[in-house]
Amino acid sequence: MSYSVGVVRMLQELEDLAKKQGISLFSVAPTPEEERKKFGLPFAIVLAVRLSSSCLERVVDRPTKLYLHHYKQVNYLLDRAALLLTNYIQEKGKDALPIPASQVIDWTEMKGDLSHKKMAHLAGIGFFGRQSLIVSPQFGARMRLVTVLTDLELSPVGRPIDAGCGDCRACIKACPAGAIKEQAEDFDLSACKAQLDIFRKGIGQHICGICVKACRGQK
Ligand code: B12
Ligand code: SF4
Ligand code: SF4
Repeated sequence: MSYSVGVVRMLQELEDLAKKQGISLFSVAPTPEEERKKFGLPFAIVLAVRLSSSCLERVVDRPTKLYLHHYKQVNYLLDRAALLLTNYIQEKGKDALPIPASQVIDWTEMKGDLSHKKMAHLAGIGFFGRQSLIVSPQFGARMRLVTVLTDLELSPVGRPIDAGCGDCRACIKACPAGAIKEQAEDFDLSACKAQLDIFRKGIGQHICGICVKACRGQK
């Protein structure tokens, strides 16, 4: 397949801009039908920022204050990079919409405006691991995600990667709620949520970090 030089160059400029801001992984995907209907924007840029391994190693049986701070800072970095890309695209005369890294729109349904995991999977950032997080070859689940939707033409787009957990079951063993099963589809969200409700009483936020820590990548 051939791509216009201008379109490829624009993609490279966006990736360079993102990487200069501290973004670890950059990829794009065509916006799937459902999200396209909702937002009217045909392309999605997905960004990932790796987490500090040293910070995660200090998470043993519950989230630490250090992890809480790190989690917030990574969200700020993702949101800031998404905003910079948005403005860059707008200056080119196109539309762009940054979806917050970690905003819950509906607490009953536990949903954000858009699933970053779904977009990251489509963009080829990683696969759905047993703990239902996106696992990248580079960082495992030790990363956080953000998405920018746009009508700027972007190509070449990424595609889902052909990889999986293999023989690893580290997160199943580590999860204090017993929420993680053999298949990602069988993940017990209510058990996880109940555990996070407990952690929230201690730390003030629905975070955990245990299955994130368990899932290390190559780096
Ligand atoms: C609300 C929320 C939660 C809720 C529950 C959300 C839920 N319903 O699953 C609670 C508070 C429990 C939670 C917990 C955690 N969360 Co959370 N959460 C979110 C948030 C803000 C919205 C998620 C959402 O809209 N869910 C609604 C449903 C519809 O979407 P979904 O679960 O993403 O999945 C759909 C698609 O993926 C689709 N699908 C498409 N293809 C495929 C293929 C396969 C194989 C499967 C299984 C599914 C699938 O199926 C699902 C249903 O439609 C997102 C940020 C965001 N906007 O995406 C972060 C996010 C998902 N959370 C994240 C993390 C890391 C966590 C925690 C580890 C907490 C922490 N930081 O310590 C735990 C992990 C729990 C776990 N093992 O999954 C990260 C995941 C990063 C990653 N590497 O994948 C996100 C993306 C935040 C971020 N900016 O990085 N979270
Ligand atoms: S976030 Fe914690 S409780 Fe939820 S699946 Fe991961 S390890 Fe289990
Ligand atoms: S820790 Fe192992 S089993 Fe769990 S999601 Fe990561 S690779 Fe898969």
